[in-house]
Amino acid sequence: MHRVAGLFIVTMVCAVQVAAQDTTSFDRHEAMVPMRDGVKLHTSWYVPRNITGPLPIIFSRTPYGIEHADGAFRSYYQALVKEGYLFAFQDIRGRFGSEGTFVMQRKPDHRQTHGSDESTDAYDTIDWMIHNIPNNNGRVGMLGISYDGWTTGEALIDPHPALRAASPQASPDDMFLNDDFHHQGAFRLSYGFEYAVLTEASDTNSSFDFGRYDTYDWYLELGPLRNANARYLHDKLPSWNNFVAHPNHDDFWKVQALTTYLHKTTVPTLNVAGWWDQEDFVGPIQIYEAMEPRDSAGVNFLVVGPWNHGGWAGGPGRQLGNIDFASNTGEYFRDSVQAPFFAHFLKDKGPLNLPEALTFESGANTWVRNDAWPARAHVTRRRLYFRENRGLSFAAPAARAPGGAFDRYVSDPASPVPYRNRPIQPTYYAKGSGWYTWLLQDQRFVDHRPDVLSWETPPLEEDVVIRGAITAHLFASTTGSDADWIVKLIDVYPEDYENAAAPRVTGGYELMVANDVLRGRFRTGFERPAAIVPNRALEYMVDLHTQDYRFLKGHRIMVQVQSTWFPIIDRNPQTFVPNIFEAKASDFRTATHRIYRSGAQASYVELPIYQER
Ligand code: PG9
Repeated sequence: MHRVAGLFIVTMVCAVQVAAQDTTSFDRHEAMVPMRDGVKLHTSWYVPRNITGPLPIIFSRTPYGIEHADGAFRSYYQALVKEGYLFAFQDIRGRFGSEGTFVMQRKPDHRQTHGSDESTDAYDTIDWMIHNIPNNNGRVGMLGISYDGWTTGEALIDPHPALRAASPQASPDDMFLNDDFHHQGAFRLSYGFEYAVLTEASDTNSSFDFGRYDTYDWYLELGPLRNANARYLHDKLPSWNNFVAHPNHDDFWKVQALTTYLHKTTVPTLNVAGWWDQEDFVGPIQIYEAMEPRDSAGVNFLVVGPWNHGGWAGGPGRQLGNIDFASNTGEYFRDSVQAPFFAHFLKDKGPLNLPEALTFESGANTWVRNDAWPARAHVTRRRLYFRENRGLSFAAPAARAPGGAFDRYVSDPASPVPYRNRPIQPTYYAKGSGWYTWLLQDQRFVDHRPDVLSWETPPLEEDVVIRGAITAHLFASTTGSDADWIVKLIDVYPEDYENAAAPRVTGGYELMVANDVLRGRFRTGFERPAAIVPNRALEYMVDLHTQDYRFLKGHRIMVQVQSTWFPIIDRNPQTFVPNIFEAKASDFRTATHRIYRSGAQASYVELPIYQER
């Protein structure tokens, strides 16, 4: 295993350009700040030389090391630097310069244990800072992306009174249901494996040495998951051992989820997500939705833009992967959303021109100001049915055909569908990785495979706009006793499409707009897996989450279904075993899957159709 330097910066500005260095210069200070249990946390703060007078503190807590934290000033914090703040950064427990033990997503149980957790560590540090950092105005704002977004969210549980504004950005929520480690019960193999090594192989950052560029073969040769500990990890990584020990949605996962504890906020909160976030898309939406019902003060906001994981932190944000969004969405966020949000709540500048939920409507490529999310105004839920001849239609199919109409494919765990175009470099490969933009890849790279089925509409006669929650309802059977169901909602560009700003988007491009996987064993609940009765058509609800997207006139809407997505999702043996982490090679078997499309077994995707009347 190698040590990796500067993942914090990689994570924060992933694969985006960095703007010119701001000319403001700072004096840097550092201290070991004592927590209530005596553990001391490595903390640095930066004082701008050109600004005098009491200033608020912008604070971030990270597991990735604060050594290069000032990299944030180049782009992510540039507008904040111009506004004028003190900036503080901290290594969380057990990481880099801080004392104590690192626990992946330590549960916030201080109310029960009266001990320390990430929530009390934020509290104790804020208390220390306002009393010990000269020239602060007694107000603190917190922000961060991903793990640092999660630590920001943790600070909102029993917050320090000086915490006056927070922006948890791309924070995971429940890691069994969504986000980094599982999706709807399916294990995120390559991410889980590589991230456990990254954070737990040492107290700094490490990377696994695959000894090859394309990890697809490596993961396939790994065979059953039990070989990971037997051959490589030797029971040494707590997170991997927890994956193995908690294959269902038990309390281990539930108590880690931020929304188990966080139901309301008194602190103004700007939740931020990216529509094409390859790591933590669902978390920020759920955190927003969990706090919203009790937000009588109207201080809980949501912003979702056309970004990958943290893509708003650097660069213009006009393009992502091959797609052009026609304006500099990242700059807009940093200058016109994030900076005014903090200035309003930390410096009383205003008024704040922020709607309840600001969403970028890709396709139309405009920002939409919503008064609720999911959007309610002018939205009706409509079913888009799987039809004969691989068609898709808002018209329901006829009554049940004899034997049930269906399409069928064979899923072979020995030859899984790659989730992105090979070569599949290691996730955070320092020399560049397709990881950051795989969700925007042209899905034609798999649609010729016999184990990937597609259904599509004719060219649209008018724009179709979706704004809100999307769910797929598959009526499906398998010859096996377990199966994964992957559903992808796709915008198919017209054959004559041309755009000088996006030269790699050719006619017929298949852009994923929403997608996810459901592990079939969890069809009736994530706490208790159950074997699937072979050859019986059953309903599977695959949550495709939420979107604001305009399918333009002349485009087609496509849905693809497949049962492997490798190696981001581990292979389902397709034979029910109590714990897939303990499956044997002989449990992995080919199965034939059928997707039904008639009568009471008509599969469909339910869409939130927005129509201005
Ligand atoms: N997606 C990363 C992560 C967050 C929280 C827990 C585990 C992983 C990250 O980018 O920080």
